[in-house]
Amino acid sequence: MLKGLFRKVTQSMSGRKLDEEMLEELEEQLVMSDVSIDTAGHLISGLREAARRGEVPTDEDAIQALQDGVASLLGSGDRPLRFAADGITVWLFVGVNGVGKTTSVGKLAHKLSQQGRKPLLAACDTFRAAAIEQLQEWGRRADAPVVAAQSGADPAAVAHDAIAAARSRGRDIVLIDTAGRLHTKSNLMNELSKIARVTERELGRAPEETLLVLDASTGQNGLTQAQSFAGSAPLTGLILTKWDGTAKGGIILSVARETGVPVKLIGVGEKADDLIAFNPQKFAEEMFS
Ligand SMILES: Nc1nc2c(ncn2[C@@H]2O[C@H](COP(=O)(O)OP(=O)(O)OP(=O)(O)O)[C@@H](O)[C@H]2O)c(=O)[nH]1
Ligand SMILES: [Mg+2]
Repeated sequence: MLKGLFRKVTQSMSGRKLDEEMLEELEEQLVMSDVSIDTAGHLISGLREAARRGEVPTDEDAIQALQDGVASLLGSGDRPLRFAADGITVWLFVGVNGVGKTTSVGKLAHKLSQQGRKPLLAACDTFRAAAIEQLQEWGRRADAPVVAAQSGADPAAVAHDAIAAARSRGRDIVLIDTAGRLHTKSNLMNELSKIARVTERELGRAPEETLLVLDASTGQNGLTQAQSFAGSAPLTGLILTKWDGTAKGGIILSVARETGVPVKLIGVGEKADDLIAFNPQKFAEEMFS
């Protein structure tokens, strides 16, 4: 999983001098792990500079310097999801189809219920009838009511009804599941900003979290997705799913560096407990372990 993403990198550095040949080899290995060319270049020039300054006399120093470079790309500190100071909290989940939005909503609903909060789920994916059932199944397991409309209904209207239902039923957090595609030609991004505007109108503020869900195994595609979604609504965090199914995952460095949006959660399986908080330091260490 996360462990040993760059093990090959450390293996090939071990016992060798950090010369230009080694640097080029390293850059290539980073790119093969799905780190973007830009970000790999950034890491390698940092290393080249350190070598020039004589800061990495041994192979161990070089590995440590690369690990530090990775850690600084990922940022620092805990990234707890935000709650409204008072009133109803709204978390909006966006992303292309199949990345794991509905599953992540379900996992978080489960966690919130365990913590004694009162989640309510909004089925704003009205594209597929099965999407509503899938969310209802998670809702049953997490003991969270689900507000849904018929397939094809206006997602913004469902968001509106969900907030109203949370008010009348005393629920304190609304998790909004959205579609990865739409029935109509109307733009997905417009639809998402419409949902966000419903929150503003109803509660007087933007959603506390707008989380972009990305499949960690999709490589550079993830970066393109992040860039286009960032244009629709201000993203507050990223959820990278399917870590359990990828041997690469270097995309996490590129999205962190090139979007500036913090990675907050990582999906490591299909079960309710398989969503974990992202800790940048620990992650950087594990990548090289
Ligand atoms: N192995 C693994 N599978 C996951 C993870 N997250 C989601 N999945 C699976 O990925 C598939 C798609 O997940 P969904 O939650 O339906 O994805 P979605 O983004 O809601 O998809 P659409 O509603 O079609 O846009 C399902 O089979 C999930 O069980 C994860 O972290 N690990
Ligand atoms: Mg879905």
